Amino acid sequence: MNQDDWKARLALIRDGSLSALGKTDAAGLAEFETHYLGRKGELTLLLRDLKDFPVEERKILGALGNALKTELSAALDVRKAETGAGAADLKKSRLDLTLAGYPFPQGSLHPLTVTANKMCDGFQKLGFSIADGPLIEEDYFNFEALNFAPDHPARDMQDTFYVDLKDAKGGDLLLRTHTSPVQIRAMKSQEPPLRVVSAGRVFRSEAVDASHSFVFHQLEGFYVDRNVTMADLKWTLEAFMKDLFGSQAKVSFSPSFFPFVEPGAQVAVSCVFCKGSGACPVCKGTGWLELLGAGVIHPNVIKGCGYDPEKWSGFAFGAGIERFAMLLYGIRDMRMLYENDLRILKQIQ
Ligand code: FA5
Repeated sequence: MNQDDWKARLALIRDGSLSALGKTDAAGLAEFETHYLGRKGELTLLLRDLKDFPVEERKILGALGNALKTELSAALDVRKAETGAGAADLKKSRLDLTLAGYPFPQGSLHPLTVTANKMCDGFQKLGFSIADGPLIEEDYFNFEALNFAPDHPARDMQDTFYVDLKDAKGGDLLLRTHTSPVQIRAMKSQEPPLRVVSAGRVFRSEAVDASHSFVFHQLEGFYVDRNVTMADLKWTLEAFMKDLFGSQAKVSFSPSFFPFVEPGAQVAVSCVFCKGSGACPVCKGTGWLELLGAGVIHPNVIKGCGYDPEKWSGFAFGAGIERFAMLLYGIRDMRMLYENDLRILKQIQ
């Protein structure tokens, strides 16, 4: 076949196909498409013959052939629309675009994250900002700057995992045992007044039981300003507990020792389950649930951070987030929060 024969053949296909298309109904359009444009269709085969032509001719003829292909495809689409063949195709494929999508399993936040967020939200409403601190901490920030002398027995209160490395000054590095080091880091890097909360993971070498773990979470809060007293601490914690547990919640303080506060206190909230009415397995009938340690920041700590303790005072508290999650979701065993059994996690959203 020479160039002219090829062009004549193309013209024949064009005339034949376009006139046939006008007479083809919806049912015949698929066959029409196969006949001209399919893998072994007339136009496809004619285009395939181009391989025997010299390159220059192939370019010119190829452009003509492809133009017809485009023209024919467009005309076919128009004819499909005219005859309703598109809708027929849709029926054949049984694709119902109105159906809902396949179920897509949705993740959700872990109850401990939800609890930490709720607690942070509560303090943000009271004007606290959020800070963070490292999990691998220097002995200085975790103990020394918090008024724990190197060999003081108070260190035994927090059994510690040491890391086999030293900090830049040769001091010990350890997994932080509480969130209180964030107090020091914030005070050393900012000017008072300061109102900060910080939530995160802490580590202690402790046996695991229903209310203890060796990895758990704390929320630290502290406020440094002029003339801050225990009364400010009491008001703040009461406002926070009422916001979280409802207006009936009461807060009680009993004396306790932490080297970095003076005075120090254990803080309990009235049992949200039994409201103090008696035989309750959660508060063991006492009507109170211990949730956190707190106190007025020790002047040694204030001074060590470079503030004048004659001018500045503050309060601080550290709460176990697991204990709050247990109260909010009615969980009796802390281990349920770590096992990540979806059957349980789904119930405590
Ligand atoms: C502290 O960690 C102090 N840093 C708190 C503090 C901050 C006091 C600021 C004064 C001023 P304590 O060891 O009591 O204190 O821990 C605080 C809370 O963490 C406890 O009330 C409890 O809710 C939780 N907690 C303590 N140990 C564990 C544990 N092993 N597992 C789970 N939660 C724990």
